[in-house]
Amino acid sequence: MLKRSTLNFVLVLMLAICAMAAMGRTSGNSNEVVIKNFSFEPATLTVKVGATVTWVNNDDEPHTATATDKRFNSKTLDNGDRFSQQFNAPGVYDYYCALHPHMTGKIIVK
Ligand SMILES: [Cu+2]
Repeated sequence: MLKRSTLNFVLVLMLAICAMAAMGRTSGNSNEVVIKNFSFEPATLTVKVGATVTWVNNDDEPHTATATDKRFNSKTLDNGDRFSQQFNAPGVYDYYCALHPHMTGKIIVK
């Protein structure tokens, strides 16, 4: 038989591990651009050199993340599809949706 105090300790430990896991997930997703309602959110995202940015399409319509100078191109993203691109050089990367060119966004790499 386990003592009640031992059980309480295990319970607190498990809660602490869950909380840390949840925080880790949040910080790990900071370089994410969500596509919804025909816009990129955030429209301007600033990341560090070497960071990987992930776009995820939450619209029912297909979209793309296409660099204005064609340095990257996601191809068509359907609902739930993701696209990741690593940025290894500082600069400003303008992009748009090839299917809806009025949709624009910007990645700033510092
Ligand atoms: Cu689009």
